[in-house]
Amino acid sequence: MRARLALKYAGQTVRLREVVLRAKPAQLLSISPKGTVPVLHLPDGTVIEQSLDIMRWACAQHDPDDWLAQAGGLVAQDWLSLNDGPFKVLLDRYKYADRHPEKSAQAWRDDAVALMLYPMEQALQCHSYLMGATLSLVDMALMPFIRQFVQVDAAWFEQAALPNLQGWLKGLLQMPLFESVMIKHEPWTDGSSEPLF
Ligand SMILES: N[C@@H](CCC(=O)N[C@@H](CS)C(=O)NCC(=O)O)C(=O)O
Repeated sequence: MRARLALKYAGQTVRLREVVLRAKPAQLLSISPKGTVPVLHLPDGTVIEQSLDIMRWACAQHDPDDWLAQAGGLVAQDWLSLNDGPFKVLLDRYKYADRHPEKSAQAWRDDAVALMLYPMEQALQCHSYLMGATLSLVDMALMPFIRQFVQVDAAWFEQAALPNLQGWLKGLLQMPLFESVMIKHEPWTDGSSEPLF
């Protein structure tokens, strides 16, 4: 989702091949053997295999609202590393708590709040976005994961003492950009059409 958000924001049209993860096409594995999505294959043959790198590439092509301006420093890197590392682990445990019975879902959630949601709440008390007064790549890179986290138990999130985080998420989800990337696409099979995205 975050790669799609950045590509759309940057006005970069791509041919989309929607992949079903339990039936990965050979063409995907031939350009990117690690077998995760998203993967961006450029006309010059370059393969970009990490969603964050796709975001950075897209913004480097066109960045009308300066998403990259505050996304290169140490604080930005800390947020991105925290999200893509330990927070993603806790998100997975909270989402699939039955597969991780060493703690209850609530305990996994508490760990994630302490690690990520509460520090975000504190940062958002000082400014509207994670890196300051304006939206940056960091907000957009983290938002899909916070959204997933909230979807596990939306009623809990609604009543949690995280007012600034609630406002931040709501604002981002209401952006037309977000709505425009949520359209579902048919899985790609060899020979099927590739919608322009
Ligand atoms: N660090 C990678 C992680 C990508 C990732 O884990 N993608 C998931 C889907 S959201 C995936 O492709 N999983 C492979 C699988 O389930 O087989 C990135 O951000 O691009």
